[in-house]
Amino acid sequence: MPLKTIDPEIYEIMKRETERQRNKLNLIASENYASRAVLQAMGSVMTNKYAEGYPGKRYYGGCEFVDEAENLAIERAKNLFGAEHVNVQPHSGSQANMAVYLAVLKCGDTIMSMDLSHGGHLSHGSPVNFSGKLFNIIPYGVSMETKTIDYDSLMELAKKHKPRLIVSGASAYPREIDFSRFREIADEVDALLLADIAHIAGLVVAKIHSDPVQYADFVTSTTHKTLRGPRGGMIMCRSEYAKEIDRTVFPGIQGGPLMHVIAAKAVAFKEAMSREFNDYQKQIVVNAKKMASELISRGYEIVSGGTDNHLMLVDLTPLGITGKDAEAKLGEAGIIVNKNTIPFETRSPFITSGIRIGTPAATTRGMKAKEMVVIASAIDETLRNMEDAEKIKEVKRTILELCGQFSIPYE
Ligand code: DSN
Repeated sequence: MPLKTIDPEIYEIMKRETERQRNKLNLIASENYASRAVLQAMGSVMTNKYAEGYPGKRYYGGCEFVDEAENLAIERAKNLFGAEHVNVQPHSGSQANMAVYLAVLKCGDTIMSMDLSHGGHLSHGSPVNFSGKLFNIIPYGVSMETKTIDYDSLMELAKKHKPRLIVSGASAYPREIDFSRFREIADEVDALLLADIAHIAGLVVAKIHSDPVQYADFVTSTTHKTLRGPRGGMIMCRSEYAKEIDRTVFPGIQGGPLMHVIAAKAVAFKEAMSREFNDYQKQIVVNAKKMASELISRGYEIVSGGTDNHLMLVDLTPLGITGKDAEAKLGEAGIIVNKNTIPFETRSPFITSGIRIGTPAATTRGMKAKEMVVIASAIDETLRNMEDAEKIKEVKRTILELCGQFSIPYE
């Protein structure tokens, strides 16, 4: 019996969510539209199979086909990123990071990582996260003047605190990360280097962002952001760490892998090998740069003065509005963004002084620089007329019309 018959409530909710994804403009930097093929693999019989262990070494019978799927995912990922070893089992980016920490660190060891409010991630050592509770975190941030990473200060900080592991990578940093410089710093203090490329994985594949794999001991990622696969995580590492990483993922922190998600990761890696995918990544960056320059020309303060990647942070302080209010009002107009702290934030993470804007999802729909002009203008109209209900309705109509011209992969 189909879902519609078995569970009309969930069916209706999913239908409305599909409509939302179709009729609203998604500018959340960490989201995307997975392809129909990826969704098919995820919503498949592969979910029925237990496969604790690794291909050829499972704790269950009947794993011959899921073994093939996992091997394919691993081989494709190795080719795509040029990695010596890949583990495709982490359920998420946080679990990928957790596995790396627990594989090579003891509780209480020192990790140096980017502060959450400067663009880092919860799992890089936030005090409310396992990472901040289990390890001694030395946060680094961006420079007050340029709002970019100051590698000289980072070197000084590393020399002073002698971390066992340095984390490079962020979830709200609009500039290219210099992984070779991170390697130099790690070498200087004899630290291990982890590159968390969750946000930029697609750009790395397309060689628009410099390659972390040749510099970092460990590279973690999610598979659903710019990479445009299923929601999940992965770890790449040098062969010397392969056994320890695998052991830490299973049985260390996870049980049965999600074989339907691993099959979908394999599909996404195949899609990412195509020329279209490379062109798509280029367009993401073209679109982000255009959006940033359009907002700047309308008087907006963009953190660090622009972007090199798929996202930007808008500092709303000069407008006198909060990120929370901006997110809500833009949402009313059909433009979905998230409030975000900005470097040297003065407000709480629930309020914030900024919003984060990303182009991966809109670019998947086929939007180009021309549409970025329309969107920047719609954002501007909204943020400058927060109390004008008529204006907001007008913007909403513009966005609905724009979305009507660009399909999503499930129509
Ligand atoms: N929460 C994700 C983001 O939005 O950047 C990172 O995991």
